[in-house]
Amino acid sequence: MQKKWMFTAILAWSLLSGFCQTTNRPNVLVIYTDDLGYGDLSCNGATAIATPNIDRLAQNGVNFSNAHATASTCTPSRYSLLSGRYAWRKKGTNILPGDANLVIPTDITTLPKVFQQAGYVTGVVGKWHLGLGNQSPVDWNKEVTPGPREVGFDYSFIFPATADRVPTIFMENQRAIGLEEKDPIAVDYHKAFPGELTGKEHPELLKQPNDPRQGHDGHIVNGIGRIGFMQGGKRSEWTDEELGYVFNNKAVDFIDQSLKSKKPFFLYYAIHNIHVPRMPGTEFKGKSRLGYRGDVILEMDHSVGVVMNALKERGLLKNTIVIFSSDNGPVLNDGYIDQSAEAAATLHHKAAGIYRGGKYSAFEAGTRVPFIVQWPAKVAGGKKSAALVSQIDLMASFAALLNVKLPKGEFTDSRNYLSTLTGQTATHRDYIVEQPANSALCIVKDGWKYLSPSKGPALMGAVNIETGYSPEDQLYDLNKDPGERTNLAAKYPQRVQELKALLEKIKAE
Ligand code: NG6
Ligand code: CA
Repeated sequence: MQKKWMFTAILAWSLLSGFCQTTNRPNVLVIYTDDLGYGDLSCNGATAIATPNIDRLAQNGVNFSNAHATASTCTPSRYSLLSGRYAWRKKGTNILPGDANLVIPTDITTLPKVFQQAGYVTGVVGKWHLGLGNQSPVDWNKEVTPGPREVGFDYSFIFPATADRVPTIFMENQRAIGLEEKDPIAVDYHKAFPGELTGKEHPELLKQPNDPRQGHDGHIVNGIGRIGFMQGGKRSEWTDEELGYVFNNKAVDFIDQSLKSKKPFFLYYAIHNIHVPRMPGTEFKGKSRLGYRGDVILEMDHSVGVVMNALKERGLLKNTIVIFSSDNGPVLNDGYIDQSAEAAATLHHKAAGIYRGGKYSAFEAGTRVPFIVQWPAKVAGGKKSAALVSQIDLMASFAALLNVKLPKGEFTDSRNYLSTLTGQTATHRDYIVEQPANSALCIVKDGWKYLSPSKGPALMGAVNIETGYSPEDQLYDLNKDPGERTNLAAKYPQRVQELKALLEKIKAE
């Protein structure tokens, strides 16, 4: 009799928990900005600019101060976020030209595929920069595949690479928008098309001058020179000022479509701001005190507000997990002359906060990025966490949350840190590996950071960023010296050896 009672109880419990899982699964929104520094947000100490919408996320969630992208440039960071693997394990995953083929293998588990397996509808809106198709040259005049769909996104509305690279078009579900048959698109990264006007030859046509040391003097669209050359597709090309509006609308449309499908959603909103060319929407021009870089920070914060309001209006705020972060650290002069460096200097704005270096760099500012998690249904607001966390762990953490088993025998670097990411515990990652632009890897463990020796300039002249590259071993005590000023490698050779050995072991995994 007792046995029967127990059986009934277990049955009821499992039915109930199964029910809860299918009805209460949270929506998940990952907002991933481009080149935003740790210190660019007022919730992280910025005083020359206010980011009220992002600050609200921090007030209602957990704000992390030691969270990392895996790399200090875009493509490898995005590769890791979506695949749960370090990009340096795979060749060809550094900053990609706009005509590159897809770099994420289509036969591996990915973050969006984890959500698909759990019954979610998945979407990506914004910047892609992970390559498209598997044939070179890419034919932009038909559906380009494989792409986001094969990586696990049911819906995609993207631009292919970066705003400073051709092709300067939107693609919806892997097809160019607004394309006309009589004006096909062709892209070339080596030579200009006959008759095409380039920034190099026609600087008088540019409304935003490029820095002659940094190229960006190829194809001209909307008065801005780009990297690479393009022909055709005249009616497909975007206007930079509209990028923010278009992507916001598409992000909100996706949320509405998912509501119709009655499935929970996973939306990867890869905001194009604040990458160059910084060309804010008209209403944001001149709105900040920090020049166009400040204006696009305001526009990016506004985008966060738009999607958060959309969640609120639809009653979705409570049970949506929102993660806000950036793909790499800040850069002031990344190819165009827009007075961002001068404006920041005048107002003492420190885009990287207290950290040294920036985008491209092996120093902390390269990968230590803003990272905020909000989930009102489960996570109390106003928390701060100093735990060492990495974007690479989203895949395993969400798999754990959703009871999705990652296939046995499939290697990933992703680990389940759900309780840390939701602010329940301070359990930190055992170590992280950081990848600077020259791929001389760094490792951080227990507050100590080791930087592998490498060739290359200590200062990247044109962008004016300290790289951290040095022919010597470097070791920093990040707890006492977060600004990486005192190299302790000579003082603690044993620790250097240990970290070196650990790095080698991880590389060989
Ligand atoms: C660099 C570009 C820079 C930017 C970056 C990619 C030059 C001289 N500089 O190579 O302007 O496009 O690549 O940025 O070409 S990222 O955020 O997508 O990694
Ligand atoms: Ca970037």
